[in-house]
Amino acid sequence: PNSALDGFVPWPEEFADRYRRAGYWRGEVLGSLLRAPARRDGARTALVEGERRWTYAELDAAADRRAAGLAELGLARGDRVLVQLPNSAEFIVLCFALFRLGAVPVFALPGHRRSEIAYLCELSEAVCYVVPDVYEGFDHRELAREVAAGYAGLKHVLVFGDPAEFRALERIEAEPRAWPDPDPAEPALLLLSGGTTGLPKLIARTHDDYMYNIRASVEVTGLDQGTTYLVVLPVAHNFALGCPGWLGALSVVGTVVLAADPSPARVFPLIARERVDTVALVPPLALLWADAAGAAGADLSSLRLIQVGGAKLAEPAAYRVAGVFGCVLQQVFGMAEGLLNFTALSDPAELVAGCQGRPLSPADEVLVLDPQGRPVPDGEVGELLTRGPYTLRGYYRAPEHNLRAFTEDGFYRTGDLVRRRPDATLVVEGRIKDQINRGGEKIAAAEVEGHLAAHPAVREAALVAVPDPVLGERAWAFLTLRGPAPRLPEIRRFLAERGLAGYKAPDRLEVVESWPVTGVGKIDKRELAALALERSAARR
Ligand code: J2J
Repeated sequence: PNSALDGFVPWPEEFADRYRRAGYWRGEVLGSLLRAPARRDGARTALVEGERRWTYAELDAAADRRAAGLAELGLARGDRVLVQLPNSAEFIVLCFALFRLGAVPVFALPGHRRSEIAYLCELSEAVCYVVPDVYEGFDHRELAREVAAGYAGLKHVLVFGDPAEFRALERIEAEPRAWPDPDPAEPALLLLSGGTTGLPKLIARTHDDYMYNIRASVEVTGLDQGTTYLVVLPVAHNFALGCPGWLGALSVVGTVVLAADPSPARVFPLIARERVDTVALVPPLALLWADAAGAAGADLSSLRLIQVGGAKLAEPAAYRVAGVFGCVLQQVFGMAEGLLNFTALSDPAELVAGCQGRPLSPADEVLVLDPQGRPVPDGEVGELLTRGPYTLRGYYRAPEHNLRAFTEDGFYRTGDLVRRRPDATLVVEGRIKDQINRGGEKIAAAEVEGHLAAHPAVREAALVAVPDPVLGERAWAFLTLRGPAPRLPEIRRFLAERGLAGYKAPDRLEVVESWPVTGVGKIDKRELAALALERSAARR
């Protein structure tokens, strides 16, 4: 059955009841988040994009018109819509339109290509795909043609910009109507997981759980009407979306400023012009900004709170960022699957610099386990497992994988290695999941290895995380060969031709004669990482 509920793993009734009784789940839906602000504060500025500004009343009305237009096209409650747009007001209008219709956006990143997009369409049975015309030199209409040719379920392609043979997103409008609210316990959006397997996974977030995620995040960041929140990370990533993100800023009648380009040269003048006070960054970007802040002489005095997350912010880097900007630094250790950890605004500098925060909700249950599944004492490293009122109980339409990714009693195995301290703060110490975290961008090793192994000269491939001073980690591909050794540019071209997102391509190739193996005969990636360090040291 083609339904948003098919393949969604709900919380057990007992837990759902508990979360409702405790007031975490309030039956609120995402499409209503703008209603009260639009009624009470309609003239306030909701959005700024370049020279354009939207008041709350304008944004609310635009969302209603877009929802009506989408309904006229035939989109209905429960339909999945694959959304791949850059940071833009159109993205935000579309989100509210879909939420109001009860249609379910599936969020792709602008860098995704045929491999990811075709798979996400098929997995989610999307009926509609929304793209920019050309973004960063890439024609998404061409991608849409390829995807539509291979997937018959796609009824509509909507294009932001020049639509070619498709429909223009901006023209999808009709006289506003009212729709019954969707069921708050049902999926409101589908987020992409960082991934650890050969195929990307989707995370269904419900209205109830995501509204709580936003509300609790707003509280721990102290956002209010005075807030001007800058979006520089991808607008569809969980961090910038709802932690508290632009949804959180709008929920408290703040102002959201959208930046398409995170470079200091473009963003600093925008911060000064709009008096931005809050922003979410990944560590490499925070450090890039810190380096540029001294030199540029731009007025960054409006900044009140810088959130850093997505990858570990090393202790010296934390001190540097806090020192340069002279505002509050907040570490955020989050995941699209749910659990969020934040340091508090009132935490002393040493605490903020030395940990990744504490769980957001009193109802977050956290376990730190040894490889045998036994709890480790506080202060010792183990795998983090969690369940709670905004953490998924299963990936969407992935029953096999769920058997491994969750315990029988519903705890999500994060794959992250942490140390829990007596004060309940967590320190991220590494991971056991087979993933590369390249400056906050997640790369599933198995996915890339599968593509590499399809190259005619490659016998077997292993993608390994290698420490990097700027990005935290880079991806090295180790290969055994059955033909002449390929060079990196050729491999990158090969992966691009297979439709893989560019950010997943390895930074470096290394050929080995044979694999180091573990006791159980698997490729020993730790050994390969050590070899990588040796080889890079030798070249220096
Ligand atoms: C170390 N590792 C971290 C941190 C995430 C807020 C912030 C980040 C994300 C995110 C998010 C880390 N230190 N501070 O969704 O709402 C790694 C962990 C984690 C994985 C999740 C949010 N912050 N990580 O990064 O779904 O390995 O979400 O399990 O992209 O990033 O990745 P993702």
